[in-house]
Amino acid sequence: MEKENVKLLSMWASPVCMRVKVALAEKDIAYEEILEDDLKNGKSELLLKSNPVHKQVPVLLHNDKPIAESTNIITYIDQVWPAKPFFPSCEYERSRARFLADYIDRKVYPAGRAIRGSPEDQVEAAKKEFLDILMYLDGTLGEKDNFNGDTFGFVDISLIGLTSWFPAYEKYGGFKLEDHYPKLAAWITRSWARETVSVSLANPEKILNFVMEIRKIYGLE
Ligand SMILES: N[C@@H](CCC(=O)N[C@@H](CS)C(=O)NCC(=O)O)C(=O)O
Repeated sequence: MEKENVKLLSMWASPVCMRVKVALAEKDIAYEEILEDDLKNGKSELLLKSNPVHKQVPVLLHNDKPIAESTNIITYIDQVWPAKPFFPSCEYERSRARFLADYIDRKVYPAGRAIRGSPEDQVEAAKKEFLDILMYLDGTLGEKDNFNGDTFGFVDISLIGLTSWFPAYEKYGGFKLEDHYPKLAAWITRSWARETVSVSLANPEKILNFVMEIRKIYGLE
């Protein structure tokens, strides 16, 4: 059998990179993380060569073969290392998981970005939009421990990667998630207690400082 060689082209604050790191940790896969220094001011040759279409992180290099797009990478990881599956066995539930991960990508990520990047007079609308989007996820989680049910799966991994940024959204949106969605807030706390998550996600305080710097650049601070 070919010796496994796994590398992740990554950026420390990237929520989509963090979710891939959680997936790798959940499968107990050893990998080398190769960090991009500054995506705005220059990308490495390796990144440009590995993801010539989007030129974005994350990229997984598996035995030097590049795989791009975070949810695609997580699906690949699950198929190549099938122990502890990320997806439920029922086809319908699998399709629900893919739908929810897509919802998270299309909705949660941009809505959060709008809160921390909006001028003051637009923050209230951005906050409302973000909370409305999370309402659907809170309802979907319901009384379950994980989106996947008993195990921590594809949807859990897709969403938890974004949560290092949530305290920054709360600060700039002027709200507390647990006041609106205690079950979802409890899911975040529970998920962060997993070692696979805590070792993979950036410290929210560090993200907060990073957001402050970005806001200064855009004249929002
Ligand atoms: N849909 C992509 C999004 C990737 C993405 O937006 N990556 C950002 C970092 S969070 C990036 O590389 N930005 C640099 C750029 O777009 O030039 C995924 O899920 O992998």
